[in-house]
Amino acid sequence: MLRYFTSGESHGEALVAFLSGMPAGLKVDQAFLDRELWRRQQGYGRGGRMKIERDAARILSGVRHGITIGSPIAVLLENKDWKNWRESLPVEEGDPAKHKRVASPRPGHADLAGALKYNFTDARYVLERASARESAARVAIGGLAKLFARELGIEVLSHVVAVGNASIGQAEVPWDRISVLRDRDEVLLNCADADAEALMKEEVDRALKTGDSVGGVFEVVAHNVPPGLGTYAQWDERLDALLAAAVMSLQAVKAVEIGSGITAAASLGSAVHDEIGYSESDGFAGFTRGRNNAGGIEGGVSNGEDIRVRGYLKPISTLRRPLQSVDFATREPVKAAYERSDVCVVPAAGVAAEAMVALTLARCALEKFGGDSIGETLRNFKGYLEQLKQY
Ligand code: EPS
Repeated sequence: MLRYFTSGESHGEALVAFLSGMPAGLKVDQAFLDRELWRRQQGYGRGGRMKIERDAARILSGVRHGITIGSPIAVLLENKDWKNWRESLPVEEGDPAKHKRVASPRPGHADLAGALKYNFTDARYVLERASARESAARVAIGGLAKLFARELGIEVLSHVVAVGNASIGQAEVPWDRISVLRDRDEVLLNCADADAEALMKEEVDRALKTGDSVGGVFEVVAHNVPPGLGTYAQWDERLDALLAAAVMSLQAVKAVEIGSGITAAASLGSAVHDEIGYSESDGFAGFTRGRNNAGGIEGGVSNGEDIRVRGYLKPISTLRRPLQSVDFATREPVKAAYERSDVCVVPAAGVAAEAMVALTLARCALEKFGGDSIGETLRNFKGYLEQLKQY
């Protein structure tokens, strides 16, 4: 079973990610992993931190001579900002006078709930772990999951659907317009529509000017996924449920949609469900669809169409013009704490969500096809593809 964990504080020495259960023999492309990390750092509206960090995945274990060896993989991402925090956030006791308290919780952040839960007198330790910086570690191991998925012909990418009130609308963006975004060396808002992207930039500018923040919607698309991943047989094995949890687990995501799930709720069945046709040479087994409102999943099982998952992001909760809060120590009304932050992270969250979708698909594929080596997995996979062709 593919399992993974991350560790690390936002301003600690490093982030660490662990990935266990990857078959042996997968070629590891270091430049690809680092490019994925770079992609997560991009986007209009990021804060000053992105000028400090240049994320790189340092693999500590589980990969030798450029291939996975079936052993647990540990990846380390250095925090360059650590040198500025050594004294205020040391591992050892250090000098309490140098600690940086977060005296008043930010509404919308984990600050208050976390401080109550762990019995902290301020929110420093809470935000250090709740920060979206952690998602960099997921992108590193998500990159490995993407390399595995590629062996099966599956590609996972994202694009931005909305920032604030600026949106590309409901129409499905075809794969070839999403895949070209990956190679851009300058990322504005990672939107496939230039006009919509210009309006999105205006939304960010407005928030920047007023000391506010802005949320939005990204869509992750998994292309060329075979039918049969996930199952309706048990609630916790349904692919849509697994993807929803994976994407919802990302910082600031407050809702997840599969396909056109949200508009479907207000539509008639005839306008929603994707009619089935047949054309021998098409798809995995010849069955075709004229549209993909189901987002590639029916009954918790992939159906061979592109998988489409949207994440809805609340606006970042750290505001330069802070909302009302209460001082942890005095309980007096004060403004919420402000720390250097981003104003808009929708494109970056999309990249982190790609990692979560890739990890989820890799786990489901390994459950279905098994294999301790890539060769074994691919043999089983090809046998299944043949079965679909013969269906
Ligand atoms: C970061 C996301 C944001 C940034 C963080 C880096 O974290 P949060 O979710 O806490 O707002 O603010 O950088 C900092 C904490 C900082 O010092 O600027 C990321 O995605 O890497």
